[in-house]
Amino acid sequence: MKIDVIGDVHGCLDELKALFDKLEYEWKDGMPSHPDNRVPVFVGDITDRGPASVETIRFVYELVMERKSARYLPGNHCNKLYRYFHGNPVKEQHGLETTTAEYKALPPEEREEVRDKFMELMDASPLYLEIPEIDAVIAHAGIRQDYIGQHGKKVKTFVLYGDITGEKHEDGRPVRRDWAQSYQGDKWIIYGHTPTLEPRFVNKTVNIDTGCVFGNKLTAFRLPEEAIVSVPSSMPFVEEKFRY
Ligand SMILES: [Mn+2]
Repeated sequence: MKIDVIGDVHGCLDELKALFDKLEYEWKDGMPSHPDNRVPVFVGDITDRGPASVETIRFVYELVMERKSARYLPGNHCNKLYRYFHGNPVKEQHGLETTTAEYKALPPEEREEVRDKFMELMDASPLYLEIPEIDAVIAHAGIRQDYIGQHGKKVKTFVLYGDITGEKHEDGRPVRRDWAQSYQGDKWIIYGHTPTLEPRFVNKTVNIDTGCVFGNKLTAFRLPEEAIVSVPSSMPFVEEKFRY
């Protein structure tokens, strides 16, 4: 099995399509497929903040649920949108407001279609993905070594939000421990969630959220090749998002 793990898309569908081009996927009926049957794996946070969250939901749904040619894992933004669609009282902020604005602008029957697709996608998706044949674990905000194989509440919080302490920095960002520094496993852990200017390799982990929606780039990590492929973002650059 050969995979292309794709970092946080956040509604940047043009960049996602450009990334598939650069990864040498071929297009049939508007959908990418690779001549070597490579499997794209979305690391979560496909919506919010970017220009085309609704279309990104439709695109990922078709690849994962209809064609069964890609995999998807939820991120914290996906989790919040899911709760919104369930009717839970979530605040429309931190990017969710762009997705809900797109959603509310749709005609009623399309609203239902998009909501059903997203919820079906979420219901069918594992919290994180283990691929033993290529020794890889893919999880939105990463996973602690001793959590691999577990699925409890603590594990869910870690996988969606990272190793948060519950404290906040002065600017409101949550304080996160650098779990990757103490990772000693020999499986690859591939994750996103925290934007960095370049993919961040620490031990056998790599963070591939290169902040496309904040104007930097969209990145894929290929296994078993261990290769990085990126495309530039068309969004305005927001420097303060890269202070990690
Ligand atoms: Mn995230």
